[in-house]
This record gives sequence, C-alpha cells and structure tokens, in this order.
Amino acid sequence: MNNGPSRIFLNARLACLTGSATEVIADGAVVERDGRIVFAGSAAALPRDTGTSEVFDCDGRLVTPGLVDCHTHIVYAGNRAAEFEQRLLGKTYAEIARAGGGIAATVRETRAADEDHLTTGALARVDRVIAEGVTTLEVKSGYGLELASEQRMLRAARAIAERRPIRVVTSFLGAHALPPEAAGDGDAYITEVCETMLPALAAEGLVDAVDGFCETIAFSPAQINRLFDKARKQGLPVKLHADQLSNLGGGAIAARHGALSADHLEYADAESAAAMAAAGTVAVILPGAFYTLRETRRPPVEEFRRHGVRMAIATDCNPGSSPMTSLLLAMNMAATFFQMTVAECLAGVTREAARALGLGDEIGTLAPGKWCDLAIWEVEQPAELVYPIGVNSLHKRIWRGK
Ligand code: DI6
Ligand code: FE
Repeated sequence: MNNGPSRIFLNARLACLTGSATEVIADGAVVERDGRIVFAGSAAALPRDTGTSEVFDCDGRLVTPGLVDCHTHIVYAGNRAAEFEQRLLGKTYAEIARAGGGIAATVRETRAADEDHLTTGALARVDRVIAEGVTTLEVKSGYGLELASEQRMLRAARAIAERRPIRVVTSFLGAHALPPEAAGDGDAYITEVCETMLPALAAEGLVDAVDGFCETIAFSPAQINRLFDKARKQGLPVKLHADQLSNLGGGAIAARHGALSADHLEYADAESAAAMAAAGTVAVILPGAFYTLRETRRPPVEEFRRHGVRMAIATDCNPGSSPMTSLLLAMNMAATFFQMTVAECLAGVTREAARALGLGDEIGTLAPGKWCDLAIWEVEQPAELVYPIGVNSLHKRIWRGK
C-alpha cells in the first residue's frame, strides 16, 4: 500500500449503486487513496486503521457516485434560437433539416470557429454540467463533417479535460449528417469517413468510440454497417443514434455490432430490445430531445425492462434538439415522461451511464478500486434528486478524491 495523501468521508447517507439503486446506507463512509476508493460502506465495517490524513464530514447528506453524462454534443459554435422560433411557428425538426438548417447550420458555424473558440464555448456549458455533480462527460464530434473540423472538435473535447477536473470520453460522429459538398452522395461520404477521417483521428488518439446517426434524414443501415465494420476492425467500440425519428431497426443494428449503447430509441421495437439485451447494449434515454421536439412516441421502456436491457439517461446537450445541460432535469423528465423509477433514474446517470461508455469497471458505483468520484447532495433520499424540477441540490463534487 502506498502512503499518498488520503481522505475519509464520514456521516454519509451512501447510495453505492452496487445493489439496488435506491438502497441507502444510513451511517456510511468512503475511504479514498490516490484518487481511488479503498472502502465504501457502513462506518461500522470500517477497517480499524484507515491511515487517512484528512476527514470530510458529510453531515448526513446523501452521497452518490459522481454523475456520468454519457451522450452530449457539447462542443459546437453558434446557437439555433432562430430555429427554435421556427418550430414554435409549426415547422418540424426534419423539415428544417431538409431545408439546410438544423445540424447543417451548426456545421457552418463550427467549421468557421478555431479550436480555442470551440473550447471556450464548450467550457461555459461544461461548468454548468460540473455544477450539478457530473464527473465524467462524453463528447461527440459531428459538426465538422470534414477531417480538419472534426479534428478541431475532438481536440477541443480533449482540451476540456485539461482545463477542468472532469474525465472526457470522445465519440467520433463523422456520420452525423451529410455535408453539403457531398452533394447527396452518402455512400461516397461514408467511404471518406471510413478511409480518411477515422484512421487519421484514431491515430491521433482522439477517438474513444465511433458513433453514427441511423435515420432517414441521415445514414442508412447499410452505411452504418460499413462504418461499424471499419470501426471494429480498428478495435474501436461503437454506439448509435438509433430509432429517434423512425424505426429503421437501429437498436438491432447496434446490437449486431456489439455496440456499447443505442441512443434515443423512441421508435425502437421489441426485436431491437431483445437484440440489445442479448448483446449487452445499453439503451440511452434522452428525454431532452423528446421534450424539445415535442415527440409523442415514447421509448419502449417497458419492453426494455421485460428483456433486461440496461437503461442510461443523458442530456444529449446540443444546440438543436436538446439545448440542455442539466442531468438532474433529464432524470426528472425520464421519470415524468417515461415513468422510469427513481432507482432507474439514479442508476441511469451513474452505473448504467458508465456501462454505456465501457467504463463500468472504473466509475459509476462506489466500490473499492473505482475512482473516488462523488456527488454530495443537500438531500437525504434519491427520490429528492429526481422529483424537483430545475433544482440543483449539489453540496460538493469530488473528482478523484479532490
Ligand atoms: N440526434 C439528435 O438529437 C442530435 N443529433 C442527432 O443525431 C441533434 C443534433 C442537432 O440538432 O444539432
Ligand atoms: Fe445525440
């Protein structure tokens, strides 16, 4: 054992998320050494000499794993407030996209921005995410749609982790939308993504996973299959924007490639749910996009439960369909819109979100060996995190013991 500085967190009401998500240990303690948890459990079971140098009194507050926002497009330039106004006048998201707005509008602004501008813009949003107890953040590219701009986005994502105490996990989303210069040739663009962009970005260490948007207004199942075959040949995990606006069997496509997650899923069917359960593909529920687009079709949560599909919840923070940085609000929406339980909501932003990033062994629960990422809340029960609307009850956030 080494003798680095070490902390003990005492008088915690501990939600470890190792068993039932709402199980709370009333007199809990967490011992940290070198940024990792060495003990989490009832104070009565504490080893006699913990060798800790610093005591932190939680004063009976609820302590959960640091939150994990496992699906964001938080790096981008500009905003889409005007498009929001158009939608209020009756235009749909798909109509705006077909008319050159939507994702394409953010692509124009993002291509014109330098890396520092992208990082600075993202940091303003990341600070709001951090203020609500998030300790791990997934960040997608996908507003560049050509090598240099995708690269700037992913470098900006990496820069976030250099400038703030947060872990950043990147996803290369070159297959987000067809850029205008592709002149409608999706097959040729996917070839470019597979043969040029992905190898270059992966070689620079910018790609933790490969994502795609499988949709009638984006890429076909055949094109996504090509992309995922390539990604897996490069040894990269995959995840998919699936069945958000229509059912293209996206959940099953993701599962067939052993994807970490399939995300959105409003139109997913029982077949996709079964395939995802068998593959261990996490369903990432994104109520912010459902709300913003005034979607009426709900993700098949009951089907996911029946098949044993793990469910995560994320913000989908992006300038178009989910201009939201609050994971607490996302939990509240998942509960109210989709009738997800408090246990599912809390597990969805911790344990299952970690699993959706392939980090289930490192974060997401409070257990020995995991990173000591904690959120300490001014509440006593998990339900108090989920039921208020727009209330941030964070007391303190601990990232790797600090
Ligand atoms: N689905 C979404 O909800 C986001 N991307 C995607 O594939 C929307 C991105 C945007 O509108 O800018
Ligand atoms: Fe998304």
